[in-house]
Parts: sequence; structure tokens; C-alpha cells
Amino acid sequence: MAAQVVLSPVTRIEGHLVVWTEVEPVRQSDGRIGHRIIQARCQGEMFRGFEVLLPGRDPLDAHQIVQRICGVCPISHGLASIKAQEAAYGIRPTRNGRRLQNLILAANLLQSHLLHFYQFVLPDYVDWDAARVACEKGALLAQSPGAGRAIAKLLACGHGAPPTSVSAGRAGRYRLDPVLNTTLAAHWAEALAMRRIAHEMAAIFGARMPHSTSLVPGGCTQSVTVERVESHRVRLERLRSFIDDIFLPDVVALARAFPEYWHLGGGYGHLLTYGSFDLDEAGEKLLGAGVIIGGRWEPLDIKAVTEEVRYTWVSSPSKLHPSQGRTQPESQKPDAYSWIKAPRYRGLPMEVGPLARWLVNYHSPLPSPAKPELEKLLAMVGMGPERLVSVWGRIVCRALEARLIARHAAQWLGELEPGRPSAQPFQVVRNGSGYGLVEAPRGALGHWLEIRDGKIHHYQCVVPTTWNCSPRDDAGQPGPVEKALEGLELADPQCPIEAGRVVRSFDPCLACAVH
Ligand code: NFE
Ligand code: MG
Repeated sequence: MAAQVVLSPVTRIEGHLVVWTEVEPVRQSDGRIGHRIIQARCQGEMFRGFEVLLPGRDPLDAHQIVQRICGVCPISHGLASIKAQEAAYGIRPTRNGRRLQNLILAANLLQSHLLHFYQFVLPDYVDWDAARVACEKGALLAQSPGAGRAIAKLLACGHGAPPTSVSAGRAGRYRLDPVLNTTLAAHWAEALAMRRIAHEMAAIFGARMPHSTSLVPGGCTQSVTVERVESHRVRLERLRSFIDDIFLPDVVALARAFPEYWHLGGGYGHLLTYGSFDLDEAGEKLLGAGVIIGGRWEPLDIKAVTEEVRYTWVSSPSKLHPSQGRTQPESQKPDAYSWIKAPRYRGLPMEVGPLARWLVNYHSPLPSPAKPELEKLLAMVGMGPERLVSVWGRIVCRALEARLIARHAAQWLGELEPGRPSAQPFQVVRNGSGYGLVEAPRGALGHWLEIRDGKIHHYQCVVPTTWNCSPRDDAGQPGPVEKALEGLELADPQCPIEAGRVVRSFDPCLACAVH
């Protein structure tokens, strides 16, 4: 008989996501009775209304206002808005301006990727109580003095325990050996310090974090000085050594300890990316744009994006392209179950995020730095590329990406030209339109803007978590996270940690999703 298992709240980040699942009993390989998820529904529980409050305002306020969609990925929203404005005003950033925009976005992305693995993923796998006990007893000090010292320091400085997962403390669900368990717990704390460094890097050129005040259409108002470049460089070097020596090895070690998650949480495998980090005026990207549908690479067609709303609490029409999209809240709509819209690409639910960026580039006919990096990683963990559409695939691609972006950030920093202009002069047009596509840490982000009589007339955002956590569409097709949960077995429905691990591998941010 089917029963319901509800995860709420699911995320350890902004916003409220509830996952409703229907489960049926199933006999597990060890003979015990577990439960299998038959179907899942993602519910975004709140309404934000940025698309409603922007019309009527000065277009130059847009990139400030939209950064408030999120404190975790504000730079992505700011840049999507700036790119939409640059298209409307007919300008491009200066060389310094483009590199500064890249560097601020890169710092924000590195901060976010560390946050995801250490603060959101680890509490699902690390037994924090065991780490604390090991540390208090001093039992591990002899085996791993570094880990023991880091934990002792952490407890002494009052950070306390990380937020517990829905299932933390349940015996038998954790299986890391004590040294690795304690080491990862210590890195949880070290990652907090690394994230502060990343925020400082973003603030050096972004003027403040979160919510930069220096980003403008055409570049950045912060000038390039030798002092700023050096101040950024020392921080980036520190961050790079943490990413190379600790982050990536930690991800691989955790994946080795829980190898079944290479086979769990896959879903459709339809992937979409707009391409990330502009390398030149012509629009060449570090990681290219594209989609994968049914295992095959295709070029991106931005006209194929629509948003469906049959199950969303809005009364506006369905299947509109975002340049025409509307957001009219309707909390009493029959059958609707989420404030999140359902973006679709040619009618298909698409997963976005680091996995999409890396696998699209891996299968792309064009050269990409993602190919050799992924090849090496897959050889190291002994998996084929087909295993990447999984919990570990998402997490491993995020770590590889952190390493690649940090490396390129060092190059962009070296290419800055002190004394040269960081921004392009421009005029706000009285009438015009444009859209801006960015890869946010969590995936493809688009802002569509129309200006009439010098004011914002129309503004729509289609956001990474809107794609991933979308509800069913008009045809009843589940969203990517809903699909990834289908068939997943839960050992104990009172403690659905397997479902938490799958959902959190997408790194959902609900404040962004409902914007
Ligand atoms: Ni609130 Fe965001 C990112 C964006 S996710 S974190 O990354 O855009 O939907
Ligand atoms: Mg929207």
C-alpha cells in the first residue's frame, strides 16, 4: 500500500522546499523491508515577486534590485541583468570590464561551490557526533593530529555543530572510517574560512559582498590598481591550494566511501547550459553552450525555452517564451502545488548546473577544457561517463569546475591592465529590449528585459533552481528533481536520508527558484 514520506525543509540554504513523496514497500537485498519512491513532488513554498515589482522602475536600478533575489549567487543575477541591459543599450564591456565581471563572478562561484559541498552535502555523510567524541577523547590525535587539532579548534571557537540533516544521529547510516570522518568534519570548519576569502576576493573588485555595487553595464566602476590586483592574488592563491589539495580529494574520498550514489538519483539526463565565462568580445566562452537530449549533443536554441504553469500558483498563460512571460500570483489555483514555474526546452524538462556544463562540453564536437579534466577524473574513480548523471556526477563536476575556474581566474587577473578603463560609457535607451544569459553556480540563468519610455516595461527571470525543482508541466511530465527521486529506495521512511542526498546533489536554492 502506498504511503507518503515528506521532506521538509530539505535545503540548508535560503528558501523553503518541501518534497512530497509517495512510497511503496519493497524487499531489500538484505531481506529487510524498505520503501521505494513511486513519485515525488517538489513544492516551492513562498512567493517573492521580483518580476512584479521591477516594471515601472529605472532600468539602471535593475541589476541592484535583482541581486537581492539571493545572497548566495547575487553576482549571477546582477550580471544577467547587466548583460540584458548591455544588449538593450548596444554596448560591450571593455577588456578590463569583462575580466573584472568574470573575476567577481568566479569568486562568487567558488564561494558557492565550497558552501555546497562542505556545509550542505557533508552533514548527510559525516557523523558529526562521532567526530566530536573522537576529538574529545583525543583518540584520533595520534592517528591524525591535524584533523584532531582542527576539530578541537573548531569546538573551542564556538562554531558548534553543523546543521543536522533530517536523519543526523540515526545509527547505521554513516560509514566513514573515523579518521576520514574527523578530517572531513574539520574541513567543514576550514571551508568557512575559505568562503570568507572568496567573499573578500569578490569585494575587492565588486566593492562589497554580497550584492556588489560596482557592477555596471559595460564593465565595473572599480578601477584596476596594482594594489587591488595583488590583494586579490594572494587570496586566490590560498583558495586554489585549498581547492586542489583538499576540496577535490575530499570529494573523491567521500564518493569512494558511498559508491552506490554513482548509481542513484539520475533522472532524465536531459542537460542544458548557456555557456560560462566570456573570453572575448565575440562571445567565446570558457565552457560552451549546448544541450544534451537523449544522450546526444545539440547546439543551444534560446527560442526553444518556455515556461509552463499548469501546476504553478499563477494565473498567467502557460508556454510563453520568457520575453513574453507573465507572473500573476493566484494562490487558490486548483491542482497547482508550487510557486515555482516549469521551464521547458522544446517541451522537455532539463537539468542545469555543473553536471550540465561539464557533460555538455564533454560530448560537444568543439574542443573544451572539460574533456581532459573529466577523462582524468573518471579514470581515477574507475567510472564511465554514463555514471555522471548521478549524485556523485553532480558533486564531482562541481569540484572539477572550482579547480578550472580558479585556475582561469589567476589568468584573468594577470591580464588586467592597470590604468585602462574598466567600463564603457553608455546611454540608457528610451525603448529597447535584451536578454542576458549567465551560468550561475547552480546552472543556466536568464533575465529578459524590455524598456519602454525609459522605464522597465517587462522583466522575467528563468533561474537554475526553477529548472531543476520545477513541478510537473502541462503534459504532466515531472521536473528533473522529481524524476531523479523516482525509484529511489529508502531503508527507513522515518529517516529518508537517501532522498535528501539526491535532492541536495542538485544544490537547490528556493529563494532563487521562486524569485
Ligand atoms: Ni539562490 Fe542561484 C545560483 C541563481 S539558483 S543560488 O547558483 O540564479 O536558482
Ligand atoms: Mg521567472
